[in-house]
Amino acid sequence: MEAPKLVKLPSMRERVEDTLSAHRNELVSLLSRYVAQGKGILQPHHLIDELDNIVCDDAGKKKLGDGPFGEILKSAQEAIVLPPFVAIAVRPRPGVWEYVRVNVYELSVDQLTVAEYLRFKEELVDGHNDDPYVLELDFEPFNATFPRPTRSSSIGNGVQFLNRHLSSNMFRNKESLEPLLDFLRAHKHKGHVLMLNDRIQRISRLDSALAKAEDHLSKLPPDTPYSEFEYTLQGMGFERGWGDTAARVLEMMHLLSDILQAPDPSTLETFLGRIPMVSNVVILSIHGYFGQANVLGLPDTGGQIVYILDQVRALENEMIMRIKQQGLNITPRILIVTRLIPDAKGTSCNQRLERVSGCEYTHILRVPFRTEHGILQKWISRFDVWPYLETFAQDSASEIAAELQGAPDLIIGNYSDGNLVASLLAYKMGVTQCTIAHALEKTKYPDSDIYWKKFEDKYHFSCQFTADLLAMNNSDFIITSTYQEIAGTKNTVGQYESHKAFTLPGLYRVVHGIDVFDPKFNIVSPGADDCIYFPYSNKEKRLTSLHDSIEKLLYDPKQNDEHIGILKDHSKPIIFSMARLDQVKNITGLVESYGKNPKLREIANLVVVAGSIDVKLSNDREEIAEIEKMHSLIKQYNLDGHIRWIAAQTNRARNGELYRYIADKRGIFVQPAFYEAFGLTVVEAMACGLPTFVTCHGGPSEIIEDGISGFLIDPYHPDKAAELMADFFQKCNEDPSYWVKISEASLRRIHEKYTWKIYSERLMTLAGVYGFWKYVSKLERRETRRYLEMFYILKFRDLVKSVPLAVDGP
Ligand code: UDP
Ligand code: LCN
Repeated sequence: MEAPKLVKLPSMRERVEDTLSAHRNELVSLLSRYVAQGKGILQPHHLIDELDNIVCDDAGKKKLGDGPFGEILKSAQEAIVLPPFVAIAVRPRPGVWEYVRVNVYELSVDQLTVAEYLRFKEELVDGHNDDPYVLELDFEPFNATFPRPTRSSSIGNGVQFLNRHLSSNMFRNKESLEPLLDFLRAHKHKGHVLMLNDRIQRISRLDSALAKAEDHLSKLPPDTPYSEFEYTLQGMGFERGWGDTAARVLEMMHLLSDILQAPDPSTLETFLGRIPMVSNVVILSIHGYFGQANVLGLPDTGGQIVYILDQVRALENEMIMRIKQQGLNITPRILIVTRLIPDAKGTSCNQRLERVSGCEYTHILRVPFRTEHGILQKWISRFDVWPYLETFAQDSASEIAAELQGAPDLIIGNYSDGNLVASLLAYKMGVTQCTIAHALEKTKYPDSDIYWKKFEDKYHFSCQFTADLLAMNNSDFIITSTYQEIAGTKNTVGQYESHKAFTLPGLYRVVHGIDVFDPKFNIVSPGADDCIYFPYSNKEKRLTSLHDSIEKLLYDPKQNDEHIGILKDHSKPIIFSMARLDQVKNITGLVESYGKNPKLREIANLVVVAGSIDVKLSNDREEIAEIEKMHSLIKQYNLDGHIRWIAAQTNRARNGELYRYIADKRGIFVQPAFYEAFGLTVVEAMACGLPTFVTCHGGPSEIIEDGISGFLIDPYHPDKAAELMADFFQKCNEDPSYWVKISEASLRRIHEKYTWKIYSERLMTLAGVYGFWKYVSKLERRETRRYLEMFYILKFRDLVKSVPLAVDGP
């Protein structure tokens, strides 16, 4: 039989050249239309839309659209037009990019490297620049030899990949197992040896000791407590940490024997996940009002806080259970380190230490922002915190050490500020670091990289994007809530992916910022607290005692700071939305699209819980603009009688019941954001069984399967979104079982994928596995860390100096 021929795929340049010879006229017409728009950036829909406008017959358009150039256009993410050139950034699949540039006057084509493409893009801002020396940030050389998967579908399964790859290397022969032995022998808690003692010095000895111990244990009743065979095992070389009963120790020993004989990645993961490695955790969440009451909905104070408070409860339970099953007598500790705000506005944010309710061993530890002028009294926006963070990290380090009487085993950073401080602490203490972004602002603000100077005064993105790069590269592992957060979808770019290559003209150029194929990425999705967010149909748990106050909130005719607007017809179902009143949340967009659609106004009422109603009660610049817009929309569309605007609600239990109350009335929840990183309200509403309509931009589109467990809407096409909601209500009027069908599918979806139990098990396992690999392999990434340190000192610190310090006072 003839061997199959290997066919070389044509390069991007070849594909454009082929099209130029096959469809010269059509392509020239198309490219000329791009160039005619003048200098600027074209978005994917501009590129595709122009296909329809070229001057040629339909067959010609079709040929061009279906041919190799059409393929390029379909996967193009942006084009830079600088007449006579058009440069296109093409993304054939998630995480993979190519760049091509056409000179439309000369009909010549170049394939560009990423640096060349970015240099070309910079001309948009700075004009042509001949300087060959522009600071380039490039992590590629450090990671070149580092294993990584190649399939886009493997992105986000880092730990599985690592286990498979590293275990096959590590278990080539018995000698290569020595690092595992060292790791088990080095294991200590506060000076007490765990797992193995000095009697076991070699792998051969470990093999025989395991056989002896297994033999001994198998003769004992399975529930024999550890203390009864502790001394026998100690004599053989084993210390505490293997389990609390004979059965559990035996199971652990079987796992290790299996690994020594025929290593298999999933056995390795189970074994490493069970080794006692994490009993002290520090979680950093710096900006906003971090408290347990009266804080939600305040500026910069939303899902991240809910996430962390739910996370620590789940994590503490998981740690207690694991420590018990490991047969140890250790008290776990979790510290949430945040900013102390002396001017706490009626919250507990001015207290140094606060126990987290529902937890025994978890506390919020607050450390103030300090400068040479003293302690900052007031809240400041998350965009302005940069000048305070280095001192905050130093002060926190001493506070943490005093609280824990030592170093933590794991440091988890949250958001750009928390992740930067986590990097500083983890580096200094040599501790495993986990990064959680919650939201990477670069994706929320289009072109905030190339035009960073325009954003600088208000947002200081130069500091934030630099901090993000430092943290994501310093971190041992990164947890994301969805796949899209890392690598987007077939057609959209992921939040982390957008840090792969970008430029901040005049500052530096990132040619390789982060690789989404890096095995440090893991998807571990959060859930919603099931004591608060449970199905509306769960009659026994329902908080009916709150219905009076909920009805007041919705229908009380009084107009005050807490609610305005009247709902004339109480029998109508409610369209509900709740979010911080940020521009990007687009609550005003929802109000406008509702106002414009008579069918929707007729069929349902609109209720929004968001921000403050009185501008005087806000000191957040974005919120103030949105408050004014809300008032003017209500007037413009004459919405009184149809809309109720309720100020931010801080009572979580009542908010939970509110979702259910709206479900009783066969309403819906809407998340209309221009971009939402994940969207906890989406999970909350769905967990209550409320059919949910979510933005197609960002995480929510992954939570909901469109048309099955909810619906996707495009905030950039608000009329269509309003139409979709109106159709839904109409369909439910005709067939009430339709509402129930969507509601049930939402509940199923949450139960299967978004729970805190699944989350905490996964997180603890990841901490163990990454901790292990960091110890035994090059995963420590020392070269990268030194490079990062230099960048921090030489670049970041200078950038920070440009952010003004806040001034206390009115
Ligand atoms: N939330 C609230 N009251 C409000 C607004 C929001 O309790 O007035 C809660 C909401 O229930 C959710 C969180 O704040 O738990 C918002 O999280 P999400 O992920 O939706 O958005 P974020 O604010 O983090 O961007
Ligand atoms: C921040 C956001 O903007 C939301 O999209 C997330 O749901 C929240 O944090 C929790 O991760």
